[in-house]
Amino acid sequence: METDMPEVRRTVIELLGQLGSSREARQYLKQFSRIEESRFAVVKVGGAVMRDHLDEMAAALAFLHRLGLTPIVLHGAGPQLDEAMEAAGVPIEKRDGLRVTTEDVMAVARPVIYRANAALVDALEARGVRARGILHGVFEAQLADRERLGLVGEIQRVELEPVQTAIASGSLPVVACLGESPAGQVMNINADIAARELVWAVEPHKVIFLTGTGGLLDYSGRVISAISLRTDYDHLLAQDWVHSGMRLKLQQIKEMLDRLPPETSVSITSAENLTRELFTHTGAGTLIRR
Ligand code: X2W
Repeated sequence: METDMPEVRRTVIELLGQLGSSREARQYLKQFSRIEESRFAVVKVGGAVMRDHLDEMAAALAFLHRLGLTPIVLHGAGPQLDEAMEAAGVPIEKRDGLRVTTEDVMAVARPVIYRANAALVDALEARGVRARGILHGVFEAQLADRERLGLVGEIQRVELEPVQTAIASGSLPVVACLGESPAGQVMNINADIAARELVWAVEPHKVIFLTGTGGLLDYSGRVISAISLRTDYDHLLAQDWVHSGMRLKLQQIKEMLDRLPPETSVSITSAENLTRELFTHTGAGTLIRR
């Protein structure tokens, strides 16, 4: 990637100013810049963040890009799909956190996911970041369970070529949560599951989930600052306040980390706190380790 040195220097100074702790931030920056460009981070952006904090999120991602870092972005569009289905009078049904995707649901879902992708690309470009929307060609899938879930895909293979081509041309890849069969059947994939598969394929240094809540919340609604899955996982899943979306997310994260090198960590944070979470020891969000 071509780096504009004065721009990077200005951004680093801005980073240090924002965090008020130069040594920590420099240490992290040094660590991140040693990593191969396409393996810095996979950032999963939930639909709620895209709807409510699009500009903040674009700003946070653009900031990383100005530092010379290239996160691979994968997004969902869950709340947008709920709204569009309600407006179209298509009933919403979920099973184990997955949307039952009939042909009617798919007809509503595809354009909504395309629009969400375009909105994110536009927001990044408005911040001066070249971004490339990738709608198809990454997740090869087959139907998970046609009778029970309709057109929900189970990922068979991840093709990183479109992602790598985007990075090689200096663009930030923005991947949608759609899969296709080799015959071209398009399928709906839960974005947290797509994130897990993408992470396995990329093996990034950092995995980041940007959510509206800014972290995993405890029973009183406060962000849990760190979780070690080895000691906390069973206890957490046994709590009745861990609802189905959070349960699915935790399960995906556990499966994800079980197959990655032990130093890989997952952060769940908000767009606003992303920089603090990445560049400070104390962080701002939930840090999950194996
Ligand atoms: C999800 C895809 C979108 C998604 C759905 O239809 O809601 C399945 O459940 P968030 O915003 O990240 O939740 N697909 C099969 O996961 O978006």
